[in-house]
Amino acid sequence: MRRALFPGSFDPFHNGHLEVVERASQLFDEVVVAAMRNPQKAGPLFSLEERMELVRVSVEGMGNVSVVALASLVVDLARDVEANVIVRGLRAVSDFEIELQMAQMNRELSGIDTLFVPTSSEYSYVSSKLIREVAAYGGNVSSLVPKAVDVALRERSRLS
Ligand code: COD
Repeated sequence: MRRALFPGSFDPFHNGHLEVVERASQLFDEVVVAAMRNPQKAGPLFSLEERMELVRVSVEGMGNVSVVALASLVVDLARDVEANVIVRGLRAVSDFEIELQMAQMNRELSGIDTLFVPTSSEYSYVSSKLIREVAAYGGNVSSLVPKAVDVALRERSRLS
């Protein structure tokens, strides 16, 4: 059984993330998507539970994908869910530097390797940060995020 763990902040989950999940679900028997806390990113827009729920609704229908939320070390979660591999997406060289460091640290801590899924060019400019910014000013991001995320972003910007 090959089980992959795809951890991220997913604040919010967008179509670039979704494509990584779809491709990982074809490569592995099971994929666990984990909404996690990134200590480098303060003050998330959505709580951990909200992010998990938005990921869960977005991947509904993918039979071999499950979703969890946890504030822990990735390697501890990988051990708990018995993942053989950590999956991460890559957009550009700028991603690679930090992703390589994280992959090496995670391998040192646990022996688990990281598989990088390169983004499709249509999503290479998409980031949660820009989506939050555009949505906060009422911009239309509906082509870049799953429906449930679009609704949640509109609601959040209406309330703020
Ligand atoms: N197309 C494809 N992939 C993309 C795109 C896109 N358009 N946008 C982002 N991605 C990729 C990212 O490169 C990343 O691989 C993944 O999707 C998730 O991205 P984010 O931004 O939602 O998540 P991050 O990078 O903030 O997640 C960081 C973690 C939460 C994984 C990290 O902080 C962490 O490991 N936290 C737990 C504590 C821990 O274990 N720390 C030690 C790390 S060595």
